[in-house]
Amino acid sequence: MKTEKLILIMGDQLSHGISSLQNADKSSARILIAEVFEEATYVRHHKKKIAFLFSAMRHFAEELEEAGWQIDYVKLDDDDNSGSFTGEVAKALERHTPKAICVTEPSEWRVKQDVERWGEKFGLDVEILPDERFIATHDEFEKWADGRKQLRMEYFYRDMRRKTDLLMDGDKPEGGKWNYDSENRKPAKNDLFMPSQCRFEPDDITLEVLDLVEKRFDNHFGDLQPFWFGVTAEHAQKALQHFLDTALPSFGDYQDAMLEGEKFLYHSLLSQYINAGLLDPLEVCQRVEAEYSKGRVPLNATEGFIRQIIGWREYVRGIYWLKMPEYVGLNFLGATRNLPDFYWTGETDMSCLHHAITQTKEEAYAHHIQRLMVTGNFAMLAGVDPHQVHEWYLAVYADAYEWVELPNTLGMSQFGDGGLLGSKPYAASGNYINKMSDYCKNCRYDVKQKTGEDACPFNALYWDFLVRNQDTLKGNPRLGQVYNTWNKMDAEKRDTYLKSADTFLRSLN
Ligand code: FAD
Ligand code: DLZ
Ligand code: SF4
Repeated sequence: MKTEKLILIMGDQLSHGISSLQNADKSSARILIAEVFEEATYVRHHKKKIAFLFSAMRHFAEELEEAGWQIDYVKLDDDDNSGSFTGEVAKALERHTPKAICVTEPSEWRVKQDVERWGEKFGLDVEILPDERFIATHDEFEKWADGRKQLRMEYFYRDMRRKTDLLMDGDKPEGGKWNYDSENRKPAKNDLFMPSQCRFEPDDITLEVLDLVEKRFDNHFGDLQPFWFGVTAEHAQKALQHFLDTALPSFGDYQDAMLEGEKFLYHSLLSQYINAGLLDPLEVCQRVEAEYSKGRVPLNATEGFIRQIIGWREYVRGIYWLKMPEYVGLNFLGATRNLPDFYWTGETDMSCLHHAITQTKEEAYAHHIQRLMVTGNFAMLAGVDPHQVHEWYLAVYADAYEWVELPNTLGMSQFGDGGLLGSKPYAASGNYINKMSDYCKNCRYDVKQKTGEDACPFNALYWDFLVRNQDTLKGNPRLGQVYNTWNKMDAEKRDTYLKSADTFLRSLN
């Protein structure tokens, strides 16, 4: 039968219920799924991330074919692979001569711009459908944001609770409070029971992809082996069940904790599956809520987890679409330093950074507090150009797509947007890292020393950052107390802090 509609499904749209498939007719639609060099290299993604997505795309294509869809799958190594979505759509149009193109809205602004040009370029109707896997529509977020002085996640999150009816008791929040974060900040000890991860053996499809990635992306960051990610919706369901069974009950308590020997603690490791479309975010939250209803999981863990997804995840997406394209160029603090080389190697004497970066290299994963308070905090204190920081995060994590990574990095972690996402910079001295982790005990630096060659660099950098940015930050009401402390400090002590920081920063160059 003649092809009526060409449907492009992108690497983070691997959901059987995706809007582009919903009203399509299996006998007359042709599905295009394409591995393209441009997507793998616009930042040089971690090898594991590329392998995960290519394998997941190939498995998804097989599933669609089994379900009766007509698939046109383009592999990266196909002879005439053009290397871009636009090039592959052009070729598919020649092969199938459809009357229209259909696509679910791309998650990244860059790609959406391209797709919006296709109508004119190809002289065809291009139907761009909303991505219904998110809870808030663009319109809803814009309406919520309209006229507000401050766009605080907490208030948006309450609306999402009402909309989804998650953890609601009529129109009141379950347990009487919207947020139980005050119960969620415990450090962890090594003698706690630690859950395992849900690991999967690579099948033939994955092995072929691993071979391809090894050959074609050898110069990208990260270890390809051992590769244990799930690559299908069935795998992702198993990973979810494993998380519910083993880690969720302690998720809240140890959400902010870091331990040298434990890369994952009680985190879910679900973000890469959710972001690629292998798991539905609302379903994940409903399953978590069901565990609470059964009495298996305390409220602080349940609420804390659900907030990350229907609160933070939805909120950062809203901010991204509200503020792009200007957002990516923001640099509120005017930071210009180059990203230190050790972000690519992990070779630094600072134990916290060494561990967070090494595990990123090994697993394409670090949990939120490692990203925010170790690698992010250090980059901000050292005055690294936020655009370089953004490109690093986008490249190195298996769950990274610009819509979610950029607001988290540039906004939350670097204060590059001047406080749209957080009311003050997430700046901290070594004391915070020492409280929340065991990294400091084996560090070449001494977290208790404030200045000098052996002092933890975070300590002097913290004050140096505040002084360097005093003109920009001194009006921030949440920093008033900190600046008072600085101003009351003995002049000689202040000088020693600044000199210590200067010596350290020079050594970075
Ligand atoms: P868990 O700790 O188990 O949390 C549960 C789920 O909540 C996650 O799977 C995720 O879907 C969601 N979630 C939690 N925090 C956030 C958040 N701040 N924003 C959005 N969703 C959240 N998350 C990404 O998915 N992609 C990114 O590229 C990304 N970049 C980040 C960059 C920086 C600088 C920071 C500070 C955070 C970033 N995050 C990003 C958020 C968070 O760190 C990850 O979602 C989380 O570490 C993923 O691991 P997990 O699945 O084990 O999460
Ligand atoms: C991240 C990524 C990579 C590495 N490769 C591909 C690819 O070859 N083909 C594809 O369809 N998607 C890939 N992706 C995910 C896309 O970058 C992501 O879907 C878009 O940025 C969404 O706008
Ligand atoms: Fe990090 Fe400082 Fe602790 Fe070393 S002493 S691990 S640099 S916080």
